[in-house]
Amino acid sequence: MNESATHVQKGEIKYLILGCGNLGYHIIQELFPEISKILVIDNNEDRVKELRDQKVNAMVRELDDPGLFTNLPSFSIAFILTGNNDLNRATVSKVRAQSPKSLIVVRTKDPINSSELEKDGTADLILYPQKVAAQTAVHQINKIYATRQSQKLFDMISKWHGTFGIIAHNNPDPDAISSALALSSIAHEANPEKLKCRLFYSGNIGHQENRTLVNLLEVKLEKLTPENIHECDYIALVDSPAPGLNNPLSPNTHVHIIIDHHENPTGTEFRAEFTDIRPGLGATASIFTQYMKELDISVEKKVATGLLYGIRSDTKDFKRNVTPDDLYNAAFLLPLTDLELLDEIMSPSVSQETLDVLGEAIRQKKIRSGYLFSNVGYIRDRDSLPQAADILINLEGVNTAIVYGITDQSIIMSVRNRDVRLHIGNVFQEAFGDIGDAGGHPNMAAATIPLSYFKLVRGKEELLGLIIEPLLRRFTDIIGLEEGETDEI
Ligand SMILES: [Mn+2]
Repeated sequence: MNESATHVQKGEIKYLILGCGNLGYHIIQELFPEISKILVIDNNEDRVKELRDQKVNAMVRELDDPGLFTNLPSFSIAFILTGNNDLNRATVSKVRAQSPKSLIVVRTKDPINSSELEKDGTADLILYPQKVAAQTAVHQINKIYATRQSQKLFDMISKWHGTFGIIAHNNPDPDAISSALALSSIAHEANPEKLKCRLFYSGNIGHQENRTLVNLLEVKLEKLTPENIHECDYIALVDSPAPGLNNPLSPNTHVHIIIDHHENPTGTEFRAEFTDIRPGLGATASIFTQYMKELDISVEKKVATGLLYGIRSDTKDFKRNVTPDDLYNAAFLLPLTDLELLDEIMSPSVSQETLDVLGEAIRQKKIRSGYLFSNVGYIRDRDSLPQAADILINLEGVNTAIVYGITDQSIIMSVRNRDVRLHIGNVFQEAFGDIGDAGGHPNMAAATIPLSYFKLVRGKEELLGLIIEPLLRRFTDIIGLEEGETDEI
């Protein structure tokens, strides 16, 4: 075979394909728009002839020929694709020596050889076709499955008539609230005439951001009662994996829909008529975004804003448990959201009580060796305590800020810590775990100590004054803080 018969021009090509069986053939198909930038080398004369007939540049050479690279144009990407593991591995080294900067793709026929190639570290991409095929199949079929799910949900709801109760979990967070809103939006699209949606919650809509979310998005949330649940013909749970888990339903309630990203902690999956639980995802709002996208439902501005906020807050601003799907869904929502509204939700105006508590916390602060203690007295809104601690930890000379107060039911403490030697959650647990509910993380923790016998005492502030000293001593003893002077500030 005369090598000069090839019509490759001297100089440059992009792809060099070494060994061209079935796999090489498919790679050429993928690269077809760049066919003039491909050169194939194979030891089979018939195959080379066939390729040339199809206008592919090809030449006959043995890969173990010492003159393999003689008179070859330079290349950027080399595919080494023969069915011989040893030959491929040897060729990787030769290609690397010849062209140190090129990218090398090498085929392996089994996982053992694959890990050896990985150890060599010379190839840029190790191609194990069976594995790629398996990954693609799983990915594709899951995508089809997800599309079927959203269609199944839509079809089911479209056949209903009556009242549809959508229940968010206890003390609902933005993920639960926005998911409930999205489900009602899907239900309205599927069944605008015969189905009436009602959104329920129980517990408190705590934290100001959540209240702002509900107000700004004008979400009509009703408190769940045994009476109004009976007025519902259909029930859905969002962001909660089963009746009775993080919601006030009794465990044997007949539920029609469950959509969540939490695995049922009891290990048994509760089956509703429609169940879609995806523990891999960062937020239930992410599942609803996908539904609306797949169903091609136009997402209202308020719903999109809520869902984006739900994904953001459940993933702690895309930093916790976030998956590529969550990011993909967030990117889909972004152009549909009302950014001004989102901004307003994220920086809610501070309530009067929180301001009062903050003022009191600053006035009452006492600092000893970097520890700040502040007694804010009687409070109604317990959310204001952590907000005060968040602000006080920023004071100069403060490493740990403890803010405490009293409600009708309990003494509560909130702490923020910057001292890396101290795991404040463990310290709180040790100090107060036996008399109340206490614990947290290295940098933030809380304690709730029930008043039990003292609940009926009228002067709550005096009561706090009487019992706080021995309580705080439990804490100062553990951290080794001596009684003494307060620091000058
Ligand atoms: Mn959630």
